Amino acid sequence: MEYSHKLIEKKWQKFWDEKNTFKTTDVNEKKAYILDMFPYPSGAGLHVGHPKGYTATDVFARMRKAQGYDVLHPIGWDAFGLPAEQYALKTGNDPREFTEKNIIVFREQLKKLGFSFDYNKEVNTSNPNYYKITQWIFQQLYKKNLAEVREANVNWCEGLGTVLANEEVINVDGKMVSDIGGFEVVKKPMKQWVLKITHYADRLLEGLEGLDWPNSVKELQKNWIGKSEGLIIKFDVLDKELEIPVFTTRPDTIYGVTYLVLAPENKLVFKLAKDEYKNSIENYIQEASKKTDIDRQDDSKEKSGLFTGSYVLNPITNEKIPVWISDYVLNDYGTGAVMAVPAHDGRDWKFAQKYELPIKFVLKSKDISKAFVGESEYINSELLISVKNKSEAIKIVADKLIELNKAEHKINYKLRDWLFSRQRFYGEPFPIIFTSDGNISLIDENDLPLELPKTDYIKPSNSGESPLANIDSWVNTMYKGNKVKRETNTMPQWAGSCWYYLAYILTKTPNNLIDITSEEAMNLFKKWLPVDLYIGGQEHAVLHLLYARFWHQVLFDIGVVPVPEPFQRLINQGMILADNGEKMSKSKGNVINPDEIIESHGADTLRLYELFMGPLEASLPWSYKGLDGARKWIDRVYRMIDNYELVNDNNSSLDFVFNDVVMKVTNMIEDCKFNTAISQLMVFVNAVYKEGQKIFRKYIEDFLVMFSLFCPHIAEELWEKIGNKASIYNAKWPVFDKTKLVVNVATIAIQVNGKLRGTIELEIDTNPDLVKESAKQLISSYLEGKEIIKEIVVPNKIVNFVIK
Ligand code: ANZ
Repeated sequence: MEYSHKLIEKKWQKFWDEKNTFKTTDVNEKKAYILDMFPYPSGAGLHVGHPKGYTATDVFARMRKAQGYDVLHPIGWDAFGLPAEQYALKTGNDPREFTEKNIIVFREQLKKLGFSFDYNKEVNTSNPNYYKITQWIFQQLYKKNLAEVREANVNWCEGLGTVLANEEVINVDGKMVSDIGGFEVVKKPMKQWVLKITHYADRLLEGLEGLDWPNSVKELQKNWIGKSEGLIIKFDVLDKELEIPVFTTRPDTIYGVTYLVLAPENKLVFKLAKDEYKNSIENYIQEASKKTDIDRQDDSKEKSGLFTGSYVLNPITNEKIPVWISDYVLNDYGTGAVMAVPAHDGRDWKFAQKYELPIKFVLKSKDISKAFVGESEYINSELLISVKNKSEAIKIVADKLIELNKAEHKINYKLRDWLFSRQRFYGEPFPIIFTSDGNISLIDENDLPLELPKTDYIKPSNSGESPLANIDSWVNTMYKGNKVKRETNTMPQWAGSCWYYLAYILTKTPNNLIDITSEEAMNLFKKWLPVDLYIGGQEHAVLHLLYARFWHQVLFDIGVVPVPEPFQRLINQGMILADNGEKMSKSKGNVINPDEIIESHGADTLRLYELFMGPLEASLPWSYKGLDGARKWIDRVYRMIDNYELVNDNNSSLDFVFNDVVMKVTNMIEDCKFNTAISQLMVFVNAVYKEGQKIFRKYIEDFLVMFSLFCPHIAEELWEKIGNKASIYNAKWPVFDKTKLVVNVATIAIQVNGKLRGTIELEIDTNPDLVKESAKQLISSYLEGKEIIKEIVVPNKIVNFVIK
């Protein structure tokens, strides 16, 4: 008989809601903080990709609960965002209403999936109670001199009227365009708030050591931080009182420098360029501003550049070297200038070839038709005669240059300071004021939050400022008796998501947060931090996790949180692809709406299917066949409970399989190997079906507890059906009995010339040689003095000795 998922799922969702079943408890010694990357409540509603990660954390959280932990498993809304802003600009309506509506839809959808979220702890980053603390944290960063206004080269998007973060910019045919809308993006110097994340570069690297994260993510973070130890070498400009510093990790190649090359935007360029070159240099800079950094640095791309007309002297050889500009050098890395060694660097090689600049090998190479980037013997290098080792050579040249006062050691990071301004209405206002003399001061803590104005006039400012610039009464105001001006930029969406895992801890009823600096807050942080398991998409492997770790480390330094790292264990879930393996996207029309699946197959089926598809980390195609299969198995479980009689006496026939399954399921969930854990539950159900009519009650109950992690609605229903009153959510996790796990044995017949001479019990699949040996021992009397001419083993059944 099939069960009605519609009736059952509604019934239990109502029950959980009314009974507040998933309310966070604080009664146990052990705690588990199980976190999802919270969603942006877009107008499109939930996507089938969301439930995959959310079910994974839900299964884990439910197991922890059953194991006697206090569990924190919250959800909230990353609610500021560009779609709401664009909706407001298009319709003139308040983005808050739009966001509120979307949240209602999202919440309903999540509830329909039966997640054990504690909705009392819901937070919304765009709620003033929430962003009050976002603003407070910003103020702490400012006080620690980690926030400042700086002229910085930003990705300016005229079409959207805003600065975009690097990850919001995509590369189309080598040109930068906005990810949303495809508008042109150019690099432009602008005054921006900047957070000095680079001051934490080393801490962010070191902190990775102790974290239980995938190596791939740690590598991504390390590469993003990009620590590089090298030297700054100063080259004197010929006939000018000027020197050009270059950053290099290869001072050992100094004898091979045949030209210097500066980023076109380097401030020194106009001091070096002869007047007649200045126009073409201006044009060149314009063109370079449209390219992405990745494109500029791409080895395979054709190089371009211009001669400045100036020369420098090599500080070791005193050779005269021409100075060029080229966009393959980035202005904001190192010193924005490079000593080019075309013989030993691929990009320099290409450039030198194109502009017929000299190429001088300083390391022996068999093939001089391309750059040699390996290690070998140094040649043409006076200081390095007979030196073979690269690090030794680097040290010799570095010491010499430092002695000549022409160099200093330098550690560089690829990591840049974090551009923290967006020209948007719908973000956190900066909690500062500009006084009439242009100075910045912080708004009093007691005056936080600084709220966004209520307005029905949200229009582009046409000045490159945010729509807030139009609202004169908000921008130009009085503060403490003085005329002041507010910042019209707002914070990026990353700000709210930097600390939301702390916000849940501070929240007892939705959006009511206690003071983050209170003693109560500290006690709660001590209880719950760090997050024990964090699951989310790979797309956040770098920025969100780096930004959140940065804020957390600052909060740790000022004594607000008691642990140095926020997320102890991290897993990236894979994507759910369309059935043909393509990415699901609105434009391709291949998006699957979870609501429809819940309607047709039930939430339990969707949950089970998404975790059974394959390993959590893998990206796998959607399959309706697989979905149907999941549903059929749930029906089989339902029939099992319906058909069999539960008895209180254990006839022991299921002892091994039950205990084995409990052990494996427990370990597999611990390792987040959900698909194989489900297979184990299937093994158990098969065994029950083979067993006959009477089944030991305890085994079925314990099975249901394990099953309830994946399929909570139907599990509650069956739990009730077999006579339980309380929710299965509060049932205890099964423990397995080790003594019942003696491995299965096979009874093997021992024959001599086909005649049975004895039997032996051995572990199933015992090595045939061992089988023969043990058998010989047992029936040795039959073999004594005989010659064995053949030994035949039928695995797990027979061993036959043919004798003469
Ligand atoms: C001379 C040289 C010889 C270099 C050689 C490499 C190989 P990482 O490890 O990434 O730090 N470089 C320095 N600043 C640059 C900039 N702003 N834009 C583009 N390239 C830049 O790389 C350091 C190396 O990258 C430096 O060492 C410099 O080239 C280049 F056989 O100097 B090297």
